[in-house]
Amino acid sequence: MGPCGDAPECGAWRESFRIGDDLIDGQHQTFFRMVAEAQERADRGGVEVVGRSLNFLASYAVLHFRDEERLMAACHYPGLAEHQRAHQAFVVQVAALLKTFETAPSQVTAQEVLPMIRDWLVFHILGMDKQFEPWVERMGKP
Ligand code: FEA
Repeated sequence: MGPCGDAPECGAWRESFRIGDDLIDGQHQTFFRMVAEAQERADRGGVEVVGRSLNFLASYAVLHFRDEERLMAACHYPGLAEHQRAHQAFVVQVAALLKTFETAPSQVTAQEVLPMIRDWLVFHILGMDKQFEPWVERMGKP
């Protein structure tokens, strides 16, 4: 943990983000940690941080979205298709950022990209992931 810590203003995961599944909640926590660590490295300098972070976040997002969508399917969550579209849009957005970074690195700065990813995470978890919390809760119950 860096000097910023766990405080909400640091963009850390919060209890209110919990959806009730250990795997998914753990992955969400990892996501926030990864963005915060990338931010710390970027603050210490180094353009290459952006490329590495985006690559890593993109792979982690694919893994997380797959697990989350599997859970939604297992819970018979009716919002799965819409949710998959939101995931796909994020994957496309990050891929576009990576492409821009590869062709014109100076156009994609950590100061712009990392807060944008963090904002997307908060918006998506609170606005969409949280909606399937009741299905997770009911899962396995008669
Ligand atoms: Fe629907 Fe989960 O996805 N949080 N993220 N990223």
